[in-house]
Amino acid sequence: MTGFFKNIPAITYQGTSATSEFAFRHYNPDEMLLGKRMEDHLRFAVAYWHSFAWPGGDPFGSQTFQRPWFGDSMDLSRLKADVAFEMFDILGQPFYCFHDADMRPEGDTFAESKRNLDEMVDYIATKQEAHKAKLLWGTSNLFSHRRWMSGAATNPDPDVYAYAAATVKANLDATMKLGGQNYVLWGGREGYETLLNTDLKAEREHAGRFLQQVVEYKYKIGFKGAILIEPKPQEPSKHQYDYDVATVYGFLKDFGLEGEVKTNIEQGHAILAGHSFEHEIALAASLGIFGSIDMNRNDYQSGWDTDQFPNNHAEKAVAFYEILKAGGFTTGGVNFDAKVRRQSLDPEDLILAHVGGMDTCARALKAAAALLESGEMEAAKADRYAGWKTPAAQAMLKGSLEEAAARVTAEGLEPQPRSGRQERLENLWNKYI
Ligand code: XLS
Ligand code: NI
Ligand code: NI
Repeated sequence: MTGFFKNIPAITYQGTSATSEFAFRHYNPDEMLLGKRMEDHLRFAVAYWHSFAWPGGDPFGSQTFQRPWFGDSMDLSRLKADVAFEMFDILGQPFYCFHDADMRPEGDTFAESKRNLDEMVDYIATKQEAHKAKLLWGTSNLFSHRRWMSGAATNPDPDVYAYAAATVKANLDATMKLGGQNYVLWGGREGYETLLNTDLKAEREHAGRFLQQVVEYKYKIGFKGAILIEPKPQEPSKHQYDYDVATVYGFLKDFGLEGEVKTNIEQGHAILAGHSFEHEIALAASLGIFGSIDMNRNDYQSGWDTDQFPNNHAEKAVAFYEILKAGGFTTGGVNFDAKVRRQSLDPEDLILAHVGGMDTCARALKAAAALLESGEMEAAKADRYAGWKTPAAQAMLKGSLEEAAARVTAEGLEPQPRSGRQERLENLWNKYI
């Protein structure tokens, strides 16, 4: 034991009358909902980067956290992994996610970085054997180091494309070795700052070819997990090529990858794109590209990706409703892509942030499951679209524009508007929340 979380007990479900802060009030892993354990619905994951690698900086100040594992050596990386798995145990986390740069020190050369990664992967593999937490997804950090400043696969310099290929290959290998269920690509710098220096067409084509190569390699090595793209409209790039779910779908279609690659949808990114989280989930599900979620919340006034822990179950319930309707997660899960605020210095803050986030999601899931089970919302929706069940309406979709038009005179159609009943449906929601 490292002692970092000393005096913090393992968190258990104690119900809403629990008196301790260190308890789940809603997250009860074994509780059955719609025929499935709550833990298997939610598939929670901790993000290695926010909890263990982030130093607490902001644009006006640097490190606020003083963690005993901060530094660049392999020994400190192993200490970091020890603490991480202690936290996963305390929370009963089934999964975690990582970038290469979170878990190993950067070397002076690619070979050295790769050696460090491989050594850490072996170390973490033994930790996985001894602990419950498994790998939900791995990914590459293709945005922090200065070599990525003008992009990775979309860099004007082909040498950087090659470096990105070597990096993703190494991380896909690492993810497979650790039994990861997905591999995520988030294109933080796959975009541009100004058209004055950017060949937008070439960059987008390079990004598409890169993704095809990733999928080809996945089959070559027999990686069984899903490849996921994480949309985000901007930040750090001014314009990002993976703006939102709709943009990603068009991109996948363009490169023949719509059956191969799914999406990892993040709450805060959806807000930055001017959408709601549930819109992005519902759209992805309807297009057959829903994979996983990054759970967090944005400060609605700040306009950037603040990656806070969720604390509003009513807001998340609508998202979980869409997830349940889509049939729930298969390889995906709920990754807390969230960090404590830079003033939240204590080990307790790290644990309780996750406890609150997990309880918020559990409460949201329970409300969503109850509403779905009641069938009330779906019945109201089915009623609204009932007209489309008639043979005449169906025939119209198969026929021509003129045939559809001819119905108006032949049947003397005069459409009668019907209430959309939004407030009644909002009241129905509140009954379950
Ligand atoms: C950043 C992204 C990042 C990805 C993984 O905004 O959310 O954390 O999830 O690279
Ligand atoms: Ni994310
Ligand atoms: Ni993000």
